[in-house]
Amino acid sequence: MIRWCAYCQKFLGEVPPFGEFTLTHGVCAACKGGAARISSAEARELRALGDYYAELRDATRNSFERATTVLDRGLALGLAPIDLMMGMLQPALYEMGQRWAVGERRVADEHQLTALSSAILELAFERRPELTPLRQSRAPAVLLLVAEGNAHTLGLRIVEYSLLDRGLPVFTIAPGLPVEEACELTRALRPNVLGVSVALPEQLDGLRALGTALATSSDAPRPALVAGGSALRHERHDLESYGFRVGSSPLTLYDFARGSIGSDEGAAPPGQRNAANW
Ligand code: B12
Ligand SMILES: [Zn+2]
Repeated sequence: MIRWCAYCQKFLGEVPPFGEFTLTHGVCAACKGGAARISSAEARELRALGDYYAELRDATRNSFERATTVLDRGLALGLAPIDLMMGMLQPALYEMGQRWAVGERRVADEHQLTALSSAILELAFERRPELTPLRQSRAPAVLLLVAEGNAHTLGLRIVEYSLLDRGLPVFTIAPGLPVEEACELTRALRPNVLGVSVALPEQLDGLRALGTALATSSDAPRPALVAGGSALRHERHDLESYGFRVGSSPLTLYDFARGSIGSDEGAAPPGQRNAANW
């Protein structure tokens, strides 16, 4: 189930039963102080959120297809764009994947929801021009890539939005790069953290190759490596032995990037790096 703060309409994460995409309410830490119990007005708002989600998950079968309509209605319900992405688009896409896997939805339905999601993301970026200087920064705190062969780019874009939204300079490339180019880009941009997204188990080999190539590269300092994405949610893996930590959400990557900027080990601080070739 998808949990929302009934007071400020913030996405609070998933709670059991997982894979069931109904909405439930809770109270976030920030609102906890003032919260006694949920009023009937707040319950109405939660119902409105539920209706909105129901339309979004079936966007390909109703008229809810324009990115501006979806974003504006979400904003009118009090949703911050990042909460709309994490709490509405993300579960709608997961659900689409599940329904597709059991033959309840066609590939065309998935493609349409993917296109709508990409358009909403781009629109959200456009509406935040103050994020532009941080986007494709030549001195990024975080370099974001997808694993070689990984065509799943939406998750990485949401991670990108989330990090920019929190003020970190980021450089993102998707779809995936060959290992040599990924190394070259990492050397040129010298990020504190390299985050790589992997969607399918067969894409793990690309990550292992990248980890090995970066570990044997003579250039120091090297970035901290973090891997994430749907392939790592349930699968067993050996990525730690290739130098990767595994994070599950944009927030873990943010916390990790903040931590590594604050420490002396690892890369130079943002702004003191050389990105001449990129
Ligand atoms: C949309 C989609 C596609 C689109 C992608 C379009 C695009 N531009 O992104 C297309 C059509 C290309 C596609 C293709 C395929 N797909 Co697909 N796809 C999906 C679907 C429905 C949604 C993916 C998505 O965007 N999710 C929403 C985002 C927000 O979630 P996310 O990626 O997990 O990212 C979040 C976190 O994981 C995390 N995160 C992500 N990256 C990183 C990185 C770091 C460092 C960190 C810390 C965190 C982090 O943050 C994000 C926000 O919370 C999923 C269903 C699902 N369960 O995800 C299937 C799914 C992933 N696909 C699947 C399959 C099988 C395929 C294909 C093999 C299908 C085929 N036969 O061709 C191909 C493979 C393509 C390839 N080579 O990669 C399977 C994978 C099953 C498996 N485990 O092996 C899934 C699960 C569907 C299913 N139920 O079977 N797909
Ligand atoms: Zn709250």
